[in-house]
Order: sequence, then structure tokens, then C-alpha cells
Amino acid sequence: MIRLRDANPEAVELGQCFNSEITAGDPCASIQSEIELEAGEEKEFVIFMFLVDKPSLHTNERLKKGSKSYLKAVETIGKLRDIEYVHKKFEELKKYWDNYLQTLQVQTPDEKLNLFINVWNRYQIAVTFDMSRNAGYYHGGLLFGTGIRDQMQDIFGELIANPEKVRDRIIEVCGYQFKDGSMLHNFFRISKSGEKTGHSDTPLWLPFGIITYLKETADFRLLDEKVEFYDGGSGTVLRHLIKAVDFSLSNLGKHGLLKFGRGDWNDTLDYVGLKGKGETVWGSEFLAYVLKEMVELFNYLGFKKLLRKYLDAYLKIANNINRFCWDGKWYIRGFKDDGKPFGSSRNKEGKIFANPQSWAVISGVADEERAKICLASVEKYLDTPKGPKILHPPFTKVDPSIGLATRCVPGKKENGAIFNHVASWVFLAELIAGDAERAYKIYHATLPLNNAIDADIYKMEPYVYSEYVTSPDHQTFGEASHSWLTGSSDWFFKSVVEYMIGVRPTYAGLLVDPCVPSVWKNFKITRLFRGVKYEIEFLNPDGVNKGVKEIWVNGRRHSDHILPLFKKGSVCDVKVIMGKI
Ligand code: IFM
Repeated sequence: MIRLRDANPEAVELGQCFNSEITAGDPCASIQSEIELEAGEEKEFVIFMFLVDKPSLHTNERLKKGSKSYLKAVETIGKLRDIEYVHKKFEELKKYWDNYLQTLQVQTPDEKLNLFINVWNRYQIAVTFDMSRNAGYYHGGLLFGTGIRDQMQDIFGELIANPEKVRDRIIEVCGYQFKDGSMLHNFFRISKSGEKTGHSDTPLWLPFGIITYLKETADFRLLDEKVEFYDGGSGTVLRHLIKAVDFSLSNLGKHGLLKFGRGDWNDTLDYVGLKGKGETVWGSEFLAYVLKEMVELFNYLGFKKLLRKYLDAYLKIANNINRFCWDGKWYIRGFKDDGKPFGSSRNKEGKIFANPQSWAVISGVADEERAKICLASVEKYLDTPKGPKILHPPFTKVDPSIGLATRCVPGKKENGAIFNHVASWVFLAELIAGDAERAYKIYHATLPLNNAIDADIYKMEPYVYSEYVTSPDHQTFGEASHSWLTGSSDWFFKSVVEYMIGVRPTYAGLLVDPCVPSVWKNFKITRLFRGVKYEIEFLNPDGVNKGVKEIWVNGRRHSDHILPLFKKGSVCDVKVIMGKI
């Protein structure tokens, strides 16, 4: 019999496990062993968990005696019987993580933020980078594989400690691009297969990943690496980069916006562009963002013709978005196959979506006035005490011209939940727009450590972000779901480090541009960048949100906001004085 109890689990009360199996709900594994202790006696024991090869489908054999895996397992278990060896291995593991985390450390007046930036964000990013949205507690894995979109976002923290690993991953992902610049949406490493779903944003995440890598490392040799296309032939990474963007530019609709395809970042808007006509506003802003980055890259490399080509494309897309998609107080979410807008004040449900507002700012498409207005609309219609919702009001009727989002329960998932990935972009947009206080409020509203205080409601780990938290539109308001499987840890991490503390990589070096809550009078960041350890201290005597008055590098006044580059292995001491300018 299965004994299910949320509180006071019977096994703990009775001191006995029941060897039960659970096929639904929230399963957990337990191991039982009996240990007798004399008074004052200590015993040490270690429990190991192993991954072994999948049993052969035909023979159902697990570890065949004498097989390579069998011998390896016997050897490993043999070593692990020696407790000293276990201690040594454990110390090595701790050292690995210490070294990893030491590559970036912050010290701010906010202990919770410090804990997340210094430890837990990085750990969650490292895990999602390796596991991506593969098989796990929530997803079957066979269906999802490694998502290229997710993979190229799960790199921010990893890049600082392990740039080579990210480089290899970028090259691997290039191998899933077709000669025409389109991409598999996901891939399975072992079989090298995947699905080509036709999501409009997928091809663009490759340039996003490449550019992020180049800004951190300045390893431009990457662009010369040759990689095979998925359907034969090969080209340099630079070619792959250009093909991805050109493919998207050849895929524009009636309003000169990116076609929606089978969805964009939001997988559940899967029917909007099914007939090949619908257009995505968020996707177009993302394309604009990538184009702007291309312009910056080619400007730095001195590739004038390419620079002009992509600048021209950027200006056209930005103009189309502002001309056709401004709804008066916010940007619409897109045009459906029938040409009708959605995510508009003209709709009854799903009137406003967060993504087109945050990315209008992140991509630079919105001017200052529109940025202010659309972010104010986010605050007015989407804010909850636990962060901004993905859309409002949620759909209550299935709408086959929009898709799966309208089939989700109102207030959950992509139908009006507080989707943390979306919230992290609102946070970033507020920082870019210069509103540090509002950004800080969003940061704490979404922080798992704060929300998990009501553990019986929140129900998830307090130290990692979950994909979403139910909004007030559902009776379980505050309940988290899909923990670990989210890009929000990466984006909150990136946004705090690069836009709040404001130390961000550019091709020429680290740029200093803080945007902090006024109560932060003194804070520090230590960061490894291109082999140099930068120790940067900020003094904010007047309690401003923004503004850098002076920068001192190794005791000398430095007139630029970009820090100088030094020899690998050196330490650079920086003092930044903030104040009104
Ligand atoms: O963007 C996706 C992500 O790739 C997988 N989880 C859901 C998100 C929103 O649809």
C-alpha cells in the first residue's frame, strides 16, 4: 500500500520505509539502514549514488559482468570503500566549486543578493548549462532534448569560470545549423539528431551566444573555426553567424516584422503563425537586438560593409515596430495569421504581454518616452507582490488562433503566471531605463529566498529559481513550479552584475556603469576578466542611483569608463566614486 502524507511522513514516524513506488505527485527517494551506536560513539558512513549505462533494451541486462562499465564500477566502488579516499575526493570537489565561484564575488549591503550572486545563481546556471531542459523531474527529455534557445542563454555564469567549455558548446551548436541559416530547435548529443520545429527565434540564439562569448573573451579566432552544417558542407563560425541573421531577415511578414512560425520564445503561442503569416513583436525586437550587436561587432572588427548592411536592417525593423506595433500605452504582442493584432487594448483577454515591453527597451527600439510609458503599463497591469506577470488578463477561453497559452489554467504557466524568465527581463529593462528602485523591488519580489518563507504555499527550493509562480489569477497564488528549469537565474545574475553593479564586458574591456538602490553606499565586486582579477570598490556617498564621478585604477585617475586591460595573471585595483554629474 502506498502511504502518502505531506507532513509527518509515516516512514519517519515509524522508523521504517515501505519500499513503495509512486508514479504521480511529488516522489522522493529514501534509503534506510540501521546503525547502532554505543553512548558517545561516532560512526561515519557514506552513501553514493551512481549513474550507470542504461540497461540494454533487448536483454534488460544492467551491468554485464566483465563489461567495461562493470569493471569501472568495481574499480570505483573499491576505491570508495576507503574513507580517506572519500574525504580526499570530497575536498577536491569543494575546491573545484570554491575556485569556480571565486571567479566572481560581490559584497553589497544586501546579504540575500550576495548569496544568490556568489553561490546559488552560478550553481543553477552550471546545472542548467549541462542538463539544459533535458530529461528531469518535469520533462521527459526524449521530447525536449537540449534546447538550443535555452543552451545559448545558460552561459552567463559558466562563461566566467569556463570559457573553453562555452566555446566548445557554441561550436557544437553551430553543427545543428542548416546551410540556409535555419536550425534544429533541440538536439540529442548521442544520436546527433533533433527536431526542426520552425520557432522563429531559434536561429537567432546562436548569434546571441557567439556575441556573448566574444565580448567576454575577445577570442576572435572563434570566428575562423570551420564547422560543418547539419545538411552538409562547412563554413566558418563567422559564416554561421551571418547565415543565422540573414535567414531571419529573409523571413519577414507583411509589416516587415519577423514571422511567428511555430512560436517564439513563448512556445505556447504556437498557433499564431501556423499558416505562415502571423508576425511576432517580441521576436522582431530580439532580431533588432541581435542586429544592433552585429553592428557593434563589425564596427569593432572594421568590417564596414557588413556594419552598414546590419545597421540598415536594424533601423528598418525598429521603425516597423514603432510604426505598426505601438498600441498607445504599450507594444502589442504580434499579428495573427488573419492579420489581427493580439496583446492589444482592443482584445478582451491577453491585452498586454510583458515581453514586448521589456525587449522594446533592451533592444533599444523604444525611445525614452515610449520606454517610460510601456514600463509604466507593465507596472500598472502586470505587477503582483511576487513580481510581474507574463500577460494580463489571462485567457479564460481556448483561442485556436493563439494556441496552447489559452489552454493553460488562468494564472499558471504561460497564461498569466509570474514567469520568472519574463520577470528577469522586466528587471533588466528597468535597469537599462535607469529606475534602480523599481528594479530592486522586482528583484526582491521574485527572489525565491523571500517567497519560500511561506514554504507550504511556495513548495519549492528556496535557493534556485523556478520557472514560474502562480499569480493572483489562480487560487494557489504564490505556488512555484518547475524549479531549476528556467533561464531566470542566468538573466537575474547577468542583470545584477552587468547592469546593477554595472560591470559589463565590451570588446574593448570592462565597462563601469552602475545603477543601484540609493541605500547602497559602498559595495564591491571581484571579477576575473580575460585572465585579470579586477577588484572594484564603489563608493556612493551621496546615495545616487546612477552617475560615475571618478574612477581610480591602481591608484591613478582613469578618465574612461572602460577599464584598461592588463597582462594575464595580474590584479587590478579599481575605485569608483559615484555621485551627481
Ligand atoms: O522559452 C521557453 C523555454 O525555452 C522552455 N520553457 C518555456 C519557455 C517559455 O515558453
